[in-house]
Amino acid sequence: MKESVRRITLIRPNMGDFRASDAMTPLSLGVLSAWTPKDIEISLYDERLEALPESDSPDLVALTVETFTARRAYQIADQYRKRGVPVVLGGYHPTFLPHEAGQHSDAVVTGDAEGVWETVLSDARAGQLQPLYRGTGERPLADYAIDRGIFAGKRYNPIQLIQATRGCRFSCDFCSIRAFYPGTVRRRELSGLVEEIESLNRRQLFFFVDDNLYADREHLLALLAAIRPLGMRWACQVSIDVARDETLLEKMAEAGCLLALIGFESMNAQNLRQMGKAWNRASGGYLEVVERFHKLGIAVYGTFVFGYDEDTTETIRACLDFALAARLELANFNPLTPTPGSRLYERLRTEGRLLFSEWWLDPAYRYGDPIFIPRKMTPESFAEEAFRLKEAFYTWPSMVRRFLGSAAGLDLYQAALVALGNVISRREVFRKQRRSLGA
Ligand code: B12
Repeated sequence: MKESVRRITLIRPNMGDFRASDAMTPLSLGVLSAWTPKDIEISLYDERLEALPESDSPDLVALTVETFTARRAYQIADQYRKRGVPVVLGGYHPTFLPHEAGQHSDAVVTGDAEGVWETVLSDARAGQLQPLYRGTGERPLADYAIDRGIFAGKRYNPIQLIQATRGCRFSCDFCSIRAFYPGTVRRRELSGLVEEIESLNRRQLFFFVDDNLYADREHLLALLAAIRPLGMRWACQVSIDVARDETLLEKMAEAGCLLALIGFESMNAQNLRQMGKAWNRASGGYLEVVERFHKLGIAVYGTFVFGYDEDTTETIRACLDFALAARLELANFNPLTPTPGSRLYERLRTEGRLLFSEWWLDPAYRYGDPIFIPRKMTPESFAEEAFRLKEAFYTWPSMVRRFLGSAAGLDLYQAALVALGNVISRREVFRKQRRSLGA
C-alpha cells in the first residue's frame, strides 16, 4: 500500500466494448471529487467516451459500479491491482454485493460516498485501507457538493444533470432504489440547488436525476417556485400520480418542464399489482394521463417492462399500441432485468426461475437476453418481443410520423430535443442489443 496518496484516478466503466452515445456526466464521480482534499490530483476516465490509458499508475483508483458495468469494472480493477494500485469500488452493485466486489478491490464502499470517502482517503494515506466502508444512505443532504470541473473537455451530451432528492416513496419490486436508499426520501436545501443551477449553463437542458421528482406536494411546489425564475428548461422522472393534480402539472410547465419520464410499465392490472405498482392505474386511464401532460406542452417519455407473470405476446404488443395511440414522444421497452438487491431478484431466485445465477458476470449473457423463465411465454419470446417493440417504435418512418404528430405542441427547442432523443435512442437500441458485458 502506498504511504502517501497524491494522485487518484476516477473511472466510469463502460458496459461493454463499444462507445456509447448516451453518456452523461457521472455525478457520483463529481461528488467524489468535491469531497477529495485539494492537494490530491484527480484524473477522470469515462470509458464510454475514451479508452483507458494502459499504464496509468496513480496512488489509488476508484470506480463507480452498476450491475451492468460490474464485469467490466472488475476487469479494470484486476488490471490496476496487478500493477500494484489499490482499488476502491462503490455504487449500486458493490452496495448490493460487497463480498463479490471485495474480491476485485482493496476497499468496497456501500451507500452514499458522502461521510465515508474522506475516511477512505485518510486511511489510504495512512496505509490502512479497510476492506469495507458503509455509507449510511440516510445522511442529510445539507452539505451536498459536486465538482463538475473534472468533466471539462470531455464529450458528454450537453445535458446538465442535477439532483434535488435521493430515494423514492414507492417500492416497486424490480427497482434498486428502495434497497439502496431504505429510509425516507431525502431533500436538498432549495437554496443550494438554486445556487448550483445558477452556476451552470442555463441554455442547456437540465435533467433532474431524482428517481421521482414528486417526493411530496409541498416540496414539489416549493421546488417549482424556486426554479421558475431561473428560466431553465428541464426534464425529470416523475410518478404518474402527479397528473391527478392539475395545479402541480401547471406549475411544472410554468417552471420550464419540457419532458417527463413516466414508468407506465404494463397495460395489465395484474402485472402492475405483482410489481407493486398497482397505484399506477389510480390516476385515470393512461391515455388520459398523457393528454394532460401534452395539453400543457410537456412531452412524455414512457417506459415499459416485460416479463411479469401475466405477460403474453398480446399484453406486450398492447404497450406499443398504447405508446403510438398516446403519441408518446419517446419510449423504452425493456425485458425485465432482475438486479441483485431487488425483491424481484430474490423472488425469481427462490422460485428457481433464474436462467443465470449471476448474469452480470456470465460471459454467455448478452444485453437484452432473457434472464429468467416467464410464466406464460418462452424466455426467448418475451425478450424478442421487447426488442421488436423497440425496433418498431424507432424505425425512421415511425420516428418521423410521431415527431410530426406530437400532441405536446413542441416549440423549436423542444422539437430539437425530441428529435435528438429519438435518434440517440434508436442508435442505442441497436448498439447495445446482444452485446456482451465486459471487454
Ligand atoms: C441518469 C441515469 C441514467 C442515464 C445516464 C447517466 C450518466 N451519468 O451517464 C441514462 C438514462 C443514460 C441511464 C442509462 C442506464 N441506466 Co441509469 N440511472 C440514472 C439515474 C436516474 C441517476 C444517476 C445519477 O446521476 N445519480 C446521482 C449520483 C450522485 O448518485 P449515485 O450514482 O448513486 O452515486 C452515489 C452513491 O452510489 C455512491 N457511489 C457511486 N459510485 C461510487 C464509487 C465510489 C468509489 C464511492 C466511494 C461511492 C460511489 O456515492 C455517490 C454519491 O453519494 C440512476 C438512479 C439514481 N438515483 O442514481 C439510474 C440507474 C443508475 N440506472 C440504472 C440502469 C439499470 C440503467 C441502464 C442499464 C438501463 C438499461 N436497461 O439500459 C442504462 C445503462 C447504464 C450503463 N451502465 O451504461 C439502474 C442501475 C441499477 C443497478 N443495480 O445497477 C439505476 C439505479 C436506476 C434504477 N432505478 O434501478 N441511466
